Amino acid sequence: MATHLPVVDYEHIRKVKETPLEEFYTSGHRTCQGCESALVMRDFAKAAGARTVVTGATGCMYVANTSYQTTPWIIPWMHTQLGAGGASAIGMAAGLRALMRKGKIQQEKINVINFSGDLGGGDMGLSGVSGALQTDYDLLIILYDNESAANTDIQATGSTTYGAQTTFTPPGSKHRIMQRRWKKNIAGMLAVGHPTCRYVATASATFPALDFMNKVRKALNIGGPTFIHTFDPCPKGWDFHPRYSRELGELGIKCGIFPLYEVIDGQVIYTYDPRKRGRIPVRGYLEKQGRFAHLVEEDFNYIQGMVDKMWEEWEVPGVAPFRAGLEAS
Ligand SMILES: Cc1ncc(C[n+]2csc(CCOP(=O)(O)OP(=O)(O)O)c2C)c(N)n1
Ligand code: SF4
Ligand SMILES: [Mg+2]
Repeated sequence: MATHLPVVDYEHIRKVKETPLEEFYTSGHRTCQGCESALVMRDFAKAAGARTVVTGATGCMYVANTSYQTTPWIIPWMHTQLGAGGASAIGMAAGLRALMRKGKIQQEKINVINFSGDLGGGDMGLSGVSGALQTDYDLLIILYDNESAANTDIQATGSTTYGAQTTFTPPGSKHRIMQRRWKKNIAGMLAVGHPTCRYVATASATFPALDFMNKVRKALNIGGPTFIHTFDPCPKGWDFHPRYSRELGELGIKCGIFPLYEVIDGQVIYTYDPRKRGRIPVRGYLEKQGRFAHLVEEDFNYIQGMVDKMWEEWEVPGVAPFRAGLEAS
């Protein structure tokens, strides 16, 4: 039934020197200084190369990248509605397949990539992303997660870390913690529930170096519908100096609050395993961000406890939160 086109073999990038020099997301954007989501754009475009078409859902990565008569995109790019990332990727892949079948364009592998934010892809558009992962089209969905609706001035989403201050969740004298939800486990949920999807990964644009670009290439090589969830420190929303973006991504991964893994054909591979390398306390990561300035000892302990539980008690740490082996009573 599947009619995948011949795979383009993207090589694994072993050293920074091997990174392609060509840029497909370049100057002409207005993202904040230190914006990791912008690096996600730059990296995936670089890794995917020229034969790529992109759809982008509303959010910072749409608005800041398409100021009137300017754009950083060198490859064809199309805006789509906030919750329509998955549907737009299906439509684009189906359109290309039909044009090739009718002989209107030549048969070749053209990468179809959608990017959606955590609100657009992880909350509002989750059904469309799920639908896309059940098709037989070659498409990659990248969910760039800055843990807020950043474009509309930092509202909490389902991906915002517990305890964070946002414009929806300001700490007050009555309630210190207004963001009381634990972060939604989007990549795990999609990996567990979509057998058609052979590749799901989590990533950071900058840590470990080259990891994200190689994951993009792996997704495109494996083909079919694929998904990558990135962890993007946002100086404006997380309230830190832009010079610390890369460091915060690294700290978030090393303390284990954002697990880094790939699920390939049902096999889980930890691309950075904090259990083997010595998981550092979450406090050092949280204290560097103004959005957590109101937290007190018991809050740090609570968050640490939840992260410990994820790594020590989940059936598949960081991926699937179930515990097996209990008898029905
Ligand atoms: C249907 C709809 N509702 C609300 C909006 C207003 N809006 C535009 S961008 C945005 C935030 C998107 O958040 P996210 O997907 O996380 O992307 P980010 O801005 O953080 O990059 C909102 C609420 C919209 N454009 N469309
Ligand atoms: S608000 Fe955050 S995500 Fe948006 S452009 Fe600025 S740093 Fe990037
Ligand atoms: Mg967001």
